[in-house]
Amino acid sequence: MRKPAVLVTGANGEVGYGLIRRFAEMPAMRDMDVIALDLKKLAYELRDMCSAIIVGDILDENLLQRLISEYEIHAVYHLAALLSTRAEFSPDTAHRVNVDGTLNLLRLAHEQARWHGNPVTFLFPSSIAVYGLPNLATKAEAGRVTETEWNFPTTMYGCNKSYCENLGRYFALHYRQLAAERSTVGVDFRAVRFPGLISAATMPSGGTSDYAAEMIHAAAKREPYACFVSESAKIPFMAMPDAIQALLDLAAAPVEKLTQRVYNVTSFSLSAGELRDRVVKAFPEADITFEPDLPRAQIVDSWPADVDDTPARNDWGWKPQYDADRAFSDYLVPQISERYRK
Ligand code: AKB
Repeated sequence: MRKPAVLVTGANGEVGYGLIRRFAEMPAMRDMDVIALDLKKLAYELRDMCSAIIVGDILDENLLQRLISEYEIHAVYHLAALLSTRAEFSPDTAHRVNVDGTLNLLRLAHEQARWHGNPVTFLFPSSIAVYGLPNLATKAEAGRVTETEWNFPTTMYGCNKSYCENLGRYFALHYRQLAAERSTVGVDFRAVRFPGLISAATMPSGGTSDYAAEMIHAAAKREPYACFVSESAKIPFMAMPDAIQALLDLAAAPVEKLTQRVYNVTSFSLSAGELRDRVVKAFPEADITFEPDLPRAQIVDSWPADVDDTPARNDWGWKPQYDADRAFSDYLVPQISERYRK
């Protein structure tokens, strides 16, 4: 009998790093194999936490076929993606990875469900990048946007995430709707729209919300930091432990409780200037300046200042543990200081 397995793509990314460490602490995961898939070799400290480590490409259909034959996958955490800034430099590659890659994984999940006869839970990290506010006045007026407002992404990454949200909903509710014999089990697609994520354990790469983490890590390393957005640029953020918990809580929610398949989640909203103030309070010698990179700053300005996550709170009890104060005092500052003290 094959052991049930969880597949994590983009396992070497920031969310993957936090998720695999979290799985290792969960008693419920002891009966599951964790399969880590990434283009790069998995970080050393994660290797003992996985049953299988695959260095490969989600666009490699032979590799995915091999996964289908070798493992009994009951859940997929599809974290692999090119983030917003990197995607702007190679939009075609981003489309292939973010869209064709996701389609490949949805197909794999559907195939697996048909093999073992159980729905495959498919967790997808979408993003506030699906939103597009036309200007700062509208952004200020819009306030906390709901999932159905301002879905006009201005980046390739945002377009990819928006399309894949619909693709996932399609696989969950309508896939093969014209087939004579329609399978009763398939992909149980669930997505969260993450704000900017800030981790103490890893550094971001390729995103446009990265300035927050970069600012804190630079201060702890006693390095000067020139922020590429303006002081007034404001978006929502979340500490990494809350992001991991959001994925796990949504995965565990009874399907009948879900009134939608895509959910806003957030913890706190801060302007870059407010971020700077908190960093300087923790690291008084911090040297932080603002040198906006206009095209990147415009991307951040097109994202909402805050999002309404009421449906997530109502449907599956979403509740962040780290507001801005706790995120800094109990998580970011102590752990990042320790990381660079060594
Ligand atoms: C990015 O900046 O691209 C991501 C995101 C907000 O989805 N961190």
